[in-house]
Amino acid sequence: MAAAEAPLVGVVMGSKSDWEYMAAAAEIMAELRVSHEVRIMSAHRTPDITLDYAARARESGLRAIIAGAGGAAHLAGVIAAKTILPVIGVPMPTTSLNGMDSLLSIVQMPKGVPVATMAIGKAGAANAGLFAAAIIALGDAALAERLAGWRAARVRELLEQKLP
Ligand code: RP5
Repeated sequence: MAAAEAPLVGVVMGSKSDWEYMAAAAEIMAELRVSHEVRIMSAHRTPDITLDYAARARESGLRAIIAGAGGAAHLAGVIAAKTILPVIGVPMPTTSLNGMDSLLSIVQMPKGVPVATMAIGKAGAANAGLFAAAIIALGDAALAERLAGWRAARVRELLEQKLP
């Protein structure tokens, strides 16, 4: 991904502490050369900044937003409330409830304001990156090729696995 390329995907998270997991989304998109930006913002701690980011997202050129948060995880839902861009939610693992709190907070959106909710933690973050890439690939044949190639490589990896 060229540094100067305008970001098509926003990767946002409620705290630096989420980066341990959310980096997986950015890594996948870097591998697939999907231009993206990474930001920390919180539905609760910086609500005005979050609402402003969501409201401007389309005009700023974003095509999808990935939002990771934990606990009372309202980041993805609040962003979805302010934009018609596809919003992909990633529940962060938490110490007290293992991320079940985050999952239920993100997945239980009311009818009319969808959030595509991924699995808890790193796997969900990686899948969010792939899902965003799939959305962008609908209008980008070269990216679609790269995505198909990425999946084919995973098939080869599995077939090469050997048991001890
Ligand atoms: C959420 O609270 C964040 O998304 C994070 O998962 C969790 C804990 O945040 P910190 O207390 O580590 O900043 O808003």
